[in-house]
Amino acid sequence: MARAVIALGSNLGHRAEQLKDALAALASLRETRLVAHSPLIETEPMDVPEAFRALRFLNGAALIETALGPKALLDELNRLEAAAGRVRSVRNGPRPLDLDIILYEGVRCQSARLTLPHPRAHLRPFVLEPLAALGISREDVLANRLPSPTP
Ligand code: PH2
Ligand code: MG
Ligand code: MG
Repeated sequence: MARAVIALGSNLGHRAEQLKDALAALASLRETRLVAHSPLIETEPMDVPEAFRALRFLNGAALIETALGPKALLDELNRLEAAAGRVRSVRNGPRPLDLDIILYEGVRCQSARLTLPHPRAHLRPFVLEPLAALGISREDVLANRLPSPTP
């Protein structure tokens, strides 16, 4: 089993409900355990097109333990996003659910589909604040490490 950190975000529809459903869905993913999650917080939109700046985001983070590899995990996250009604059109456009892998313990990779650790997470308060609630710092993200579990 590997530990991984997932960032959750929503700025469309019933945000809190969609994020809570996503946490429940993460908890019941095959070969996966939800270890902890942060509170859900309202955040300032960052890098979103002007037309959508009035839409407020709700963000959170989850720490999971999983036997799924990074690509299989990403497939599952994309499936959950689609099930929540996400349609990809405009870059950083409105979305009922965004699930990003921020860090997957022991894995660094770079491809068109997946870069780990997440290349922009350390610059984004809407990711770092929920991570801080899980005891994970920006330095942890940059160093691709997770604090050891508390006994
Ligand atoms: N996600 C983005 C771009 N900007 N801003 C906030 N506050 N929260 C997000 O989840 C977010 C964003 C791209 O995924
Ligand atoms: Mg994102
Ligand atoms: Mg995403």
